[in-house]
Amino acid sequence: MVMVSDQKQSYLPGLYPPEGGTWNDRISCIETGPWANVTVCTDVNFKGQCMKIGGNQVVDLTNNSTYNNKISSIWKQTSRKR
Ligand SMILES: [Ca+2]
Repeated sequence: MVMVSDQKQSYLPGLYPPEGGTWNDRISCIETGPWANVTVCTDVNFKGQCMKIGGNQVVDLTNNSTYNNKISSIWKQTSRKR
């Protein structure tokens, strides 16, 4: 699991999971907290195909040929103050 704090992760090739490798093109499922809006893109620097995900969602990308194992950048924004 990759935890994204309030920031842009424009370059997943530089973000390393504990088991090795990088997160680039390895994300198949996205869970968002209640206040989070997340934009994911298939290329680094928020290029390629992009998708917005609202708060409190679990999105399974396993059967999504556009995004499954293709995400290379993530932008999380908080929608409201707690
Ligand atoms: Ca990619």
